[in-house]
Amino acid sequence: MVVTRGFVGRRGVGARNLPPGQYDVGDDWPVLTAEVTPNVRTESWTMTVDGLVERPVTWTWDEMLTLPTSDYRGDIHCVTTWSKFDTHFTGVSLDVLLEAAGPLPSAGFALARSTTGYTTNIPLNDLVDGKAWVVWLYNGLPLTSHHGGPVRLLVPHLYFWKSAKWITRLTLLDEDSQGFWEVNGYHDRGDPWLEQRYQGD
Ligand SMILES: Nc1nc2c(c(=O)[nH]1)N[C@H]1C(S)=C(S)[C@@H](COP(=O)(O)O)O[C@H]1N2
Ligand SMILES: [Mo]
Repeated sequence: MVVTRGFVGRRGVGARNLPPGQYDVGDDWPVLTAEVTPNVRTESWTMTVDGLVERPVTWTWDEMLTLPTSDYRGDIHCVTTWSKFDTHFTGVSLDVLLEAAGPLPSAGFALARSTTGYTTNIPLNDLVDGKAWVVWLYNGLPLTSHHGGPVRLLVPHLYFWKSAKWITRLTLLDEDSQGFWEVNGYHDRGDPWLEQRYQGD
């Protein structure tokens, strides 16, 4: 009998949680980047939450580092079908950033924007209650530029294209406004457990 990690993991027999149509990529961490990897300097990087908020807020790198940090330990799922188990990211919960800006009642959606111009849309409900972060450490070390360093968005319960690398802005909106991949046919929400890969899924 061949026993693979997939059947006897530390979660117990048969317990690896793989969304439908996904496979375990193992220790690899593929890089998926549509644009040229930018060299984002922490000295000039800022993070802004604006749009339908009581007060738009911008944090510099130094200001971001003074916020209370929290960790994500768990899995990530790319729509190209790889999933990576047991990742460990550190950053600040989006709850902290959103609380500072004060979303207006009319805000139901968000558009994340990278320094490169990459965008992705996410329902606001998917960014609150401890489900999303902006992160700068992976396994305790600075996030490399290829993986979105110095700072990327992390929304691990949705397909990983929602986790914009080199994030610099989150704009709250009253209507959903499609980002880069969504305009090109990918799903507006992207729940891997519901296999929401493409528009209409
Ligand atoms: N700015 C930016 N963010 C991005 C992407 C991108 O091309 N540009 N690709 C997305 C996709 S499709 C995935 S799967 C993940 C890949 O992150 P990684 O390269 O760190 O694995 O980043 C997402 N965020
Ligand atoms: Mo992806």
